[in-house]
Amino acid sequence: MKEEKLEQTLVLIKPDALKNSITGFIFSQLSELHTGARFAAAKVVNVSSLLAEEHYAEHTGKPFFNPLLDYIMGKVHYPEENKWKRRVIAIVYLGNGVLNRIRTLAGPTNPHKARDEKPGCIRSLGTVVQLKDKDGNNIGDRLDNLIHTSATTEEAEREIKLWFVPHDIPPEMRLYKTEICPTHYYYKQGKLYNTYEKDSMLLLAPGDIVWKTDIEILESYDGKECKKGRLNTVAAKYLINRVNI
Ligand code: 3AN
Repeated sequence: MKEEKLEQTLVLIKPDALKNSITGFIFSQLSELHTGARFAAAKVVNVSSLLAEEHYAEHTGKPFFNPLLDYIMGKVHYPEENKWKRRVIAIVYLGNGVLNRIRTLAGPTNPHKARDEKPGCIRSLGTVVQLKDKDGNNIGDRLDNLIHTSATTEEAEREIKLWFVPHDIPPEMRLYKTEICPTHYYYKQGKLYNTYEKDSMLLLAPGDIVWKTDIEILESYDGKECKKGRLNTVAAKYLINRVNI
């Protein structure tokens, strides 16, 4: 039998799945009994534009980018009068070979393709919405595909570190290196400070446990940007459910 390695994957249960109450179905499909996947972390997140833009950074500039952000932020399924319902459920699953197993259960990205090629998979219950420009011309599709699951182990690491702080995950279930934060970090409008500035938000304090890569990014800040990554990638996670920016 092919040897499978212990790995983590990020699953997002998106606003369309919540609105249509198919969370139970999804949890049942992904249960430890079927997949060997164990819960390592879970949280309910009101997705900020900062977090949405970081999560889908690879699609920046594509015609479906802004509709994709509106979709994951819940704006499509919960309009203004119901904006308090805008949320996703973010879950880290841990187990042998869970990444591909869960990706297979989710099925193809496009729900129409999912229905044709893998009837019964989770995304076969989704829908495809045609996008039009202001003149009514077709500019592509929005894929309302109910769940996100990481595509590769590298993507899983990037995404888990984007949505979760180390202490969201029980110590024995963490796969990525952590460090103790040596100083204060405050964030305000794309800038980083070590002392409090009016209207800034505290990201980290000395003694906090952080992803090692986050500290490397923050320490590479030169007053304008971080040389080793994106400041917003780190900040977005610490601002989850605190401010919607
Ligand atoms: P997956 O979610 O299957 O890993 P990705 O990572 O290629 O797919 O894309 C992330 C998300 O971007 C998809 N879930 C889908 O909502 C959207 N997306 C990707 N490609 C397209 C496309 N060609 N047209 C519309 N939306 C797309």
